[in-house]
Amino acid sequence: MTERVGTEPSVFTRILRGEIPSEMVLQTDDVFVIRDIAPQAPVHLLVIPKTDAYADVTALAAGDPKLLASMVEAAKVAAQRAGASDFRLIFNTGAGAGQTVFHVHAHVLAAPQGLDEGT
Ligand code: D5M
Repeated sequence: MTERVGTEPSVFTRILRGEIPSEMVLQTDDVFVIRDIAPQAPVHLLVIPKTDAYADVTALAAGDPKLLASMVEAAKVAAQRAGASDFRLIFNTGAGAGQTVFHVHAHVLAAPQGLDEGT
């Protein structure tokens, strides 16, 4: 389990504060959804809790499972708004798995007609 230890705000916190521009597609009381800056699929969204208390999904699941459920619900709604009822939900967990931002977030990968194998 990894807790956030740094004092610098994450890029996602800075986006939430309006310090960095983003394309916001959904916002709830505890979660926001933006378009990924470097899309890997026709629809590539990031679902991010407003709190920066959790570095990755293992910390979030242990600390606030209801917030994790809110992320999954936001992913479903945002994918549907983008025209996709089916989607991949990916949590890169740890630097060795490609995680670069240690403020937990889920990648939503989708395409209105479905994703090709290998996407
Ligand atoms: O994913 C971190 C993701 O965050 C990566 O796909 C790029 C995305 N990112 C980084 N900065 C921005 C901004 N400013 N807007 C939108 N998306 C951004 P990880 O799982 O940590 O590798």
